[in-house]
Amino acid sequence: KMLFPLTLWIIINCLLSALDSHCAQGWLLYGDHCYHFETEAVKNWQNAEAHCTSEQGHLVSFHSQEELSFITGEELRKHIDSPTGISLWMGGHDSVTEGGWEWTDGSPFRYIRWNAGNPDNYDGEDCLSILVSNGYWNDDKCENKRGYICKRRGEKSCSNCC
Ligand SMILES: [Ca+2]
Ligand SMILES: [Ca+2]
Repeated sequence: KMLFPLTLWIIINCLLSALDSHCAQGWLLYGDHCYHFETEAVKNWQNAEAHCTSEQGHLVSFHSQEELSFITGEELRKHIDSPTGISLWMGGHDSVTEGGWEWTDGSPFRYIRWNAGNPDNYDGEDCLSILVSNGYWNDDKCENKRGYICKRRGEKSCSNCC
């Protein structure tokens, strides 16, 4: 008779852990998503997005101050002296309509954090990068080769818990 509550407890715990998101090694968990910083190799914006897609994600999108603060606080500053330079690619672009910014992951482009004087579309800048030093954003030349941040959904599975 004592077995029943124990079994129930195991099942409930199992279901609860299945609801938690997990990230593969090298990816950082925040909320339901995993983030990966590529700061060793550089790519132009399009090839950076293609690489994130091959990892079942997209270049990063940000939707709140909290999400951005987590990234800038936890990880961004570690890469200030990284070989890939002063900024990293994100998933924003206005290459379809000038000034009509969108995210490659299809999420709504609402939260913004432009660096002073930007976006300026200087010499036709249509791709979004984040300054490693302060977390502010710049519209940037898509052909520039930079490091980048990928984002993808965390895995929800019971493989670790049941
Ligand atoms: Ca532009
Ligand atoms: Ca700019």
